[in-house]
Amino acid sequence: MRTWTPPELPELPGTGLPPRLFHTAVGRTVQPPIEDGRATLYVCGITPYDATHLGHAATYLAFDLMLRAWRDAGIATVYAQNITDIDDPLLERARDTGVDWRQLADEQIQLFRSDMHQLSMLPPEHYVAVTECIDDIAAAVLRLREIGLAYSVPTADAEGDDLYFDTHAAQSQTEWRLGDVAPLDRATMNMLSAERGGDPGREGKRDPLDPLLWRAAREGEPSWSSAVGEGRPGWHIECAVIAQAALGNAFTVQGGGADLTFPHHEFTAAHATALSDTPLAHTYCHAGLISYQGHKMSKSRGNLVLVSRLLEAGVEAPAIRLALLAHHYRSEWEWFDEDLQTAKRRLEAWRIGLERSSEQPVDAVTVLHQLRQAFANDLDTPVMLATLDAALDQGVDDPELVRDAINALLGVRL
Ligand code: 5CA
Ligand code: ZN
Repeated sequence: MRTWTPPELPELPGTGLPPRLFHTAVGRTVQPPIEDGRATLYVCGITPYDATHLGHAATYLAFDLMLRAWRDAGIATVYAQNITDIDDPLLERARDTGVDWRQLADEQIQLFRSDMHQLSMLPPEHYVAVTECIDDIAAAVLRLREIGLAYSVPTADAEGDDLYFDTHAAQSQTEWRLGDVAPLDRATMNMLSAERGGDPGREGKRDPLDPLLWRAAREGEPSWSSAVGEGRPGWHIECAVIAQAALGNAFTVQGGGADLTFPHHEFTAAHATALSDTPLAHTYCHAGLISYQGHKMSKSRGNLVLVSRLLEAGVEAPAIRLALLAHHYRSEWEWFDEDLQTAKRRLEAWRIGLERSSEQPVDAVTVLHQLRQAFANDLDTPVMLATLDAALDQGVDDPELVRDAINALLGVRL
């Protein structure tokens, strides 16, 4: 799929440090291994409806920062993102609003691109919609069936069977173990599976957690004819196939919002390991969930603040970025409209600060060093903002350098 125009990335003197990042599976920060001077990142993309709310924006900002930190450290990056452009909630929304699902998806993808561009997000090199690679996904499902990791579950309302992944067989035949990505107890896994697209109550499954690999065609639902019959893919196998095709095996970071840790990233890892005999990624990183009006900002609840609405209302994109950057990417926090006012005031103060002539200006090279230290420490943007607040309050000896650093590292164009 077409992406969006990349933002300008000013060159900074010297190099930053490779970032330490919080690895969800081990519960602490690690130094992800960089091979051949290259970091590879896969971030789970949108299901294209109700895009782009501030929760989406916060998650994509976290990984945009990760890419900026790597690049500043002289590390080349390859970035892949998917689009889940065929999925139950998307079809439901299309049905409820009387819009063709394809049209809904295309309009929302276009809106997302425009929002990402305006928010100065680095675009992925591989931007892949599920509907662009149904054959590859079906081939992967077929392979899982051939090696005994997929089984049929009869359907009452379709001609063919649905196919499920055999979690127990996978644990005895592959290196993957349930809990490798999300070390949770069984009761929590069952609960999260039911909440997040799984079907632990479905009759005929060998284990309640076994995830869907292929859904046989149903009346009135879009479907594709494939190596495993007429139907459409399950969610986790889509990301496993797209990620491995774009980035190869054992890439550097698998990312997304914290709601994807289980079951999505657990089973994406399971499928990928079964298909390739190697782990999906070295490091699993998750952005904290943003809430609004007391609940997680979510399409299902409808408590959304849309980036496009803020932009239409005349809010500057750098102010939206700054409002999000005020929180560490892993923290869970609630959005208040006041956050935007604070960000606008900070933007104004920084602009004034860059013009300030001072008797005792702060050394800009020292500021850059401090920014890089905080950036390498799990992308600690609140510390970076505090560093800039203090320096620009006093005035700096090289405003151009600080302006470029703010732009290159934080993506805030002043
Ligand atoms: N298409 C799948 C991933 S394969 C999906 O989760 N799509 S989504 O549109 O629901 O979400 C897109 C991204 O935004 C995901 O990484 C998700 O974890 C993240 N996200 C969704 N809601 C929030 C929120 N309230 N706060 C932070 N991130 C969120
Ligand atoms: Zn995904």
